[in-house]
Amino acid sequence: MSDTPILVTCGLPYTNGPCHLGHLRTYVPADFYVRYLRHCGREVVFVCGSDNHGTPIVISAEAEGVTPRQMSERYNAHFDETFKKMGIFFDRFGMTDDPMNHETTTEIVTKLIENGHIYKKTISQSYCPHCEMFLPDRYVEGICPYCGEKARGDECDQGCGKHLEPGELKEPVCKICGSPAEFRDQEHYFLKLGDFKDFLNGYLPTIQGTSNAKNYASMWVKEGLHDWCVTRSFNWGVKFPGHDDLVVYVWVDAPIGYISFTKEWAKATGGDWEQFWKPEGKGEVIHFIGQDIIYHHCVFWPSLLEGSGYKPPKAVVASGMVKIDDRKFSKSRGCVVWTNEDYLDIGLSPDYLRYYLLSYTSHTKELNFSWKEFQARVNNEFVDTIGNFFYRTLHFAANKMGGIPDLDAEPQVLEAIKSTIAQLDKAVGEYEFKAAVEAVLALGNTANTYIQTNAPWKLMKTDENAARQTIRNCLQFVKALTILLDGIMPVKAQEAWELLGYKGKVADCRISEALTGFEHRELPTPKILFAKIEDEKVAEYENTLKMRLEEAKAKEAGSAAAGSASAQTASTKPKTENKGDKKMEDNNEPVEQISIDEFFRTQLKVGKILEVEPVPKSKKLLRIMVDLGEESPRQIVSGIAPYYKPEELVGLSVVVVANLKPAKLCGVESNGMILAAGDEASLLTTKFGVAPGTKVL
Ligand code: B3M
Ligand code: ZN
Repeated sequence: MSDTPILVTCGLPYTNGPCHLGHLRTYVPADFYVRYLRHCGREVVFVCGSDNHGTPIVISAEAEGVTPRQMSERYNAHFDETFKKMGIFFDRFGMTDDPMNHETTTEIVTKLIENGHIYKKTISQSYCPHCEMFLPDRYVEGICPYCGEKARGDECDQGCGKHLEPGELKEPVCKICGSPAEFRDQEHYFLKLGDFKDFLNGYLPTIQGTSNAKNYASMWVKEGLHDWCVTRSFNWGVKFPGHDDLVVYVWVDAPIGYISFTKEWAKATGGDWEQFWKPEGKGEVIHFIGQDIIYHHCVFWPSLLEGSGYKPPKAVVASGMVKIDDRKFSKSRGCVVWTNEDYLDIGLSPDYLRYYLLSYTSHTKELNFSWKEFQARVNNEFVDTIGNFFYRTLHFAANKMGGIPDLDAEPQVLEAIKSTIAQLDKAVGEYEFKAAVEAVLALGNTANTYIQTNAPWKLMKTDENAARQTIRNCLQFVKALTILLDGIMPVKAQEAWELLGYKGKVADCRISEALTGFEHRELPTPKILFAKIEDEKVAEYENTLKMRLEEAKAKEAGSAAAGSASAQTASTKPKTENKGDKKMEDNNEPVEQISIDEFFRTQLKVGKILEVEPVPKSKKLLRIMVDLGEESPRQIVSGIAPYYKPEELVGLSVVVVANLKPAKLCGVESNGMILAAGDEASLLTTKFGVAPGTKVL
């Protein structure tokens, strides 16, 4: 067994919203991994913390009227607490805004500057003349230069997913006041990623972890490395050395948090942080992350480390994304399961969720969560086998045999356990947590079949010794399963451990104890450990999700109608109705009055829908051909795809704004706008048949 100390980290959650299943997809397997290594006697340090900098936190804090620090502290405590409730215990859970991280970041950035990896360049950046500020990252929205979808300053979040450098976004609009932004020159600092090409080409083939991390990163390096702008004009973050008006980009100081949290752990415990991070240290670092941040961890982060004299990670383990009911996970669309509100707070067991997250699919694949599937897996795969087996064994031993029979387990039982441990070892070594859980379940099935076939309750009447041996074997299975279950279901495993008559912590015992006997004979009164999830409950949980989806859909429909109008006019007219994330739906707002002449400048006509098809790469847009009584049909792009099937629309008479300037939506030209009302984008139509092209007055 290797004696290399291991540092395991998890991606740092942003402190601008609560914990959800998307987070847990990374943290639960990391915790399972750490528990397993510790059972194997490995020295493991497990650190994490929250990511406090960057625009998302400032924007959310401003919306709530608190400071970014206050908001960060609140969510930091929330994550820390939630992880503990989920059985995930970090040796240090820090904050990137704490002094240690400011210090470490400053030191690393200074080294990068000294080593010539950072240079200065004047770039043209979005600036809001109204708010009198530069608009970093999420302070600006506009059109992605690559795919034409709506995007924010640092990322094309709704279209192609590309990372956007400052100044790249087209038609920028200020998120604070809605005014069109201008471009102004500003001096910024860039990391020469190209300096690290040879290093990355040598390093990436050696990186361990899941293959997606290695493969994606190698592909990106092959495609060519672009320099990264590492400063932002902003006053929340770690100051860029020598510049009071600049902070480092959040993706610089966030991963440096891993080092800072290790230092904080070392300070508190007398441990050695340098062994993990200094090139000569013998420790190894394993990062658990979501697959959407592979680039940051496998390209950017190792380069930062290499350029400042630190050691890059040994392994990166990247989890696939989470879906809910086969829908893309999305907080804004209500397609989310909150860890506390929707799960823990209603009394559900953290262990069942851990089990589902670990065993649903292979770690790099997409994980789908559905309440029905959750129920089926827990009830059928778990409660019916292991649950039953534990109860029967403990009940029979305590009530019919007065405790643990004074016998050894038979060799075939120990062999079965040994072979399970070997399978587990292999699976964990390959980061195949599903396979690891399946190996444990298979042992549970073997044990369950064993007790059923040997039926000690019958044997008792014919051959009491054989019955005692059977139960002793079963107790060995229970003991082994309990130790192996600790990584999957730590709360239940501890309860089972106590039902076996142990006083200590199952988390502290070695995996080899799965094969050793019992030194005590007494067993406490048994109880049922695993309860089934009832149908009525599942219906309730499903309903909560359904309602949330509907609410979000209604909200989105309201803004889609407004959105499709404003999308065509955003560059010509200040969007005062759109403040930040909050769409203005307040009917009591004073409305500017217009004259009848002004109204008639808008030409409304009846149109008949002839053809409809989805716009490729867009979930919202439909390309609609409308007969407006003109020579040829008009092509209109409308954001109503979420509410109608294309075939439902054909033949409908609708009301169209006919004299709108043409605009391109997602690269497709739109010549007009179809009017719709309300939350579900209800289309305006005519009561009687009216010829296409008829004016609406
Ligand atoms: N705060 C969250 C994310 O993008 C981000 C992770 C930082 S890890 C250093 O998933
Ligand atoms: Zn502004």
